[in-house]
Amino acid sequence: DDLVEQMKDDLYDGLADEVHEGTTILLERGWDANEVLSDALVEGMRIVGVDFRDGILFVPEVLQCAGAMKSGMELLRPILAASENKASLGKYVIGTVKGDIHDIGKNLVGMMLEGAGFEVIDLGINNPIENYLAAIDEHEPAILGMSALLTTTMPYMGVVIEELDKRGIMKELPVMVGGAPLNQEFADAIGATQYGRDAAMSAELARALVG
Ligand code: B1M
Repeated sequence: DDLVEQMKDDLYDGLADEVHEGTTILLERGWDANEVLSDALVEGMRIVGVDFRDGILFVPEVLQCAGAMKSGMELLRPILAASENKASLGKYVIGTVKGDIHDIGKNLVGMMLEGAGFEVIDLGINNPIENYLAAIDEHEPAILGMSALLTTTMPYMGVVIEELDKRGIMKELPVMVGGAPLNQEFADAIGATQYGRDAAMSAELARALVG
């Protein structure tokens, strides 16, 4: 589809209005929100990631790309977060760990969790252990989720889990971890309850954890 190719280019160029418009048009053409997300937005950002890694794109440009992606995601949010089941599955506290400011993946997981029936409490980015502890105290969530996009920040998830374990919280609170550099082995190694590979799968796994 020409429009999808155009949208990937627009996302690469950081053109928020154009990505917003492209998303609108695809939805009007009857595209499924998940398809718009994966074929245009996530695929566009994957290409950005490659050129970022290779030193062709730099932080200011990639920030623009992130802004463009978010302008498309805003249109998908009400669709993806619309819950079929009215009964809440409980609260899900989610946040990106300390030292890490990537939030697109976390936001996506949050939307899908809402769609699955959770009340999502989003702690945002760059969360030290104190933030997670305070949120657990205040909200008594059914699940805690942590996101990390950097190999340098993902070990911090282990630090949080260790502290939760020390306090006896791991016995009653399932902890889900996710983010591009993670894998099942890492999640197992740090003692996480669950590894979420992508947003859709994480929502399914979260349902299963409380079901
Ligand atoms: Co950053 N960055 N970045 N970056 N960035 C990566 C992650 C990188 C892989 C790029 C690269 O080199 N190819 C690389 C990390 C390398 C490494 O650690 N090995 C990198 C780097 C190096 C950096 C900086 C250090 C660059 C610098 O300053 N020199 C810097 C660090 C800043 C910091 O956090 N302290 C930095 C900065 C940035 C921007 C600010 C410019 C921007 C973020 C903007 C924002 O998020 N608001 C940015 C971006 C956009 C990226 C890439 C290009 C895209 C990330 C993204 O949004 N993907 C990324 C390259 C890449 O990943 N290919 C890159 C789309 C998103 C939908 O996918 O986040 O993977 P993802 O989420 C998925 C799954 O992982 C999973 O579900 C999601 C949906 O399916 N998931 C979970 C995520 N969290 C989950 C939690 C769960 C379950 C599943 O349970 C709780």
